[in-house]
Amino acid sequence: MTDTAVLAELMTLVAPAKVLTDPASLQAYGTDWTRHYPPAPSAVVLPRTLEQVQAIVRWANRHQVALVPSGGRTGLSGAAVAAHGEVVVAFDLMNQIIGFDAVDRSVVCQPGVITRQLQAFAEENGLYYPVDFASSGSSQVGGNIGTNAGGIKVIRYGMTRNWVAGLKVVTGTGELLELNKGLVKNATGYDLRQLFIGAEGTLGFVVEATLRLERAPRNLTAMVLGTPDFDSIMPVLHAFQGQLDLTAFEFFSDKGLAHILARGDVPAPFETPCPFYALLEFEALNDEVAEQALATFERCVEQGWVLDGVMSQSETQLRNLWKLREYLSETISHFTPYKNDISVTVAKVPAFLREIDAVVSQHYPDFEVVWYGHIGDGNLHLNILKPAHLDKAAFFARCATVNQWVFEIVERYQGSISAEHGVGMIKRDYLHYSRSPAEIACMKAIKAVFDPNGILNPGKIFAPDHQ
Ligand code: 2HG
Ligand code: ZN
Repeated sequence: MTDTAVLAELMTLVAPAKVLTDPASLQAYGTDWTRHYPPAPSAVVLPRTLEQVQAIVRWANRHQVALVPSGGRTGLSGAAVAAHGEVVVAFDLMNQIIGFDAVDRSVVCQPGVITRQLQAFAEENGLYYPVDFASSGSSQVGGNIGTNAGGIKVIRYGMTRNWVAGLKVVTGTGELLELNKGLVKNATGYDLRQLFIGAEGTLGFVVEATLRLERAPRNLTAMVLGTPDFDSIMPVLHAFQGQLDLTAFEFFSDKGLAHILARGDVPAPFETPCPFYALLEFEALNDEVAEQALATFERCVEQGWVLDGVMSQSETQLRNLWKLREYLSETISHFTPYKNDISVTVAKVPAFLREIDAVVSQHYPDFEVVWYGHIGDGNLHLNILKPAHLDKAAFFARCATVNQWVFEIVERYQGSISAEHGVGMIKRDYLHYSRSPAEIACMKAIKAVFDPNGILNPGKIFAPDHQ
């Protein structure tokens, strides 16, 4: 725990009211959506300027205090959890959009800008910020960059990384780096900007970001298609990708759908029960595109890959179809799920899922397993729901045993143990299934360059050396 005199010095760096130590704030700011680790920060500090962030980092170096960056705290890996007396640096007060250039189609954001605020700003200016996910109403730009957030439009627009044109970061020594400065072309050696994207705040804190915007999509149209088995989803993806530029291709199982329908506020897509569902989206730029989509749907039905389907005819229908997929994570969160977020290259998905599913059903015959995810980019979310009679600790212990077999399959398929949720604390012991010892050694060496005293988010991505 950080002692009182040291905290008093911190208070001189920012207005005293912006250092919080009351139990409710420590609880709220010390955790993320994982809720696996009891939060235990010493304090929460809310800087207003990048100079204050520098001062905080220098203070932390002087006193050997660990800092945990905190955005919207919607992460699912424990990367923003302060469980060991750290000081949380929360970016809520650095929440302004401070620049926009219509010619460059770029926007300059402070790290605490909420994703939806950025999306709305882009829309007001006739443009589009395409990285989107269920938590966009509370996630922040700094956290999106720290986790290289992905979501539901990756198949068309890529991850957050694709949209970061420039970054200002404060490193672990308090130095300010201005990286890439919004340039499209810049062939001047190592692109340090990329190192900070997805680094989970372990190399530096993002204090400003220049993000690119896109032209807004026109007449987005969604289809939900029911398939007789999982293996039919991939030929459906190929069939549609051959005809249309998809903006999304998601899937979910009948179990997932049952949970959504049980909420009572989302209409069923159609009556025919199907074991799996694909949700795809495209821009219906003209009638021809919509006709092509319908013709492809008919071909999929003839081939026996699709049993039933529906296409949105209005904004409301589009939104309702998306709810079937977007509400899943929140809806099943009440069952304390054990989550896996794994990926392989798209071509390997069917064989990969079959093997994982076999292991999971063999070892968890009594648990409900809910599959969904961004199948168009090879990312599967595997959620195992806690039966009511088991307590949380016993449930997670059983899941951890099976993890090893799941990750051995991931390794064999050269996949990732964390496709988009990050490593944080939850996946750090499994990192070696996706990254070689040589790679991990390089990662640690990079950490030592930017954060020689181990001040920034220690214990995330890999265990600190002294543990
Ligand atoms: C999603 O795709 C999120 O809905 C959450 O990445 C995934 O709940 C999950 O496992
Ligand atoms: Zn996801």
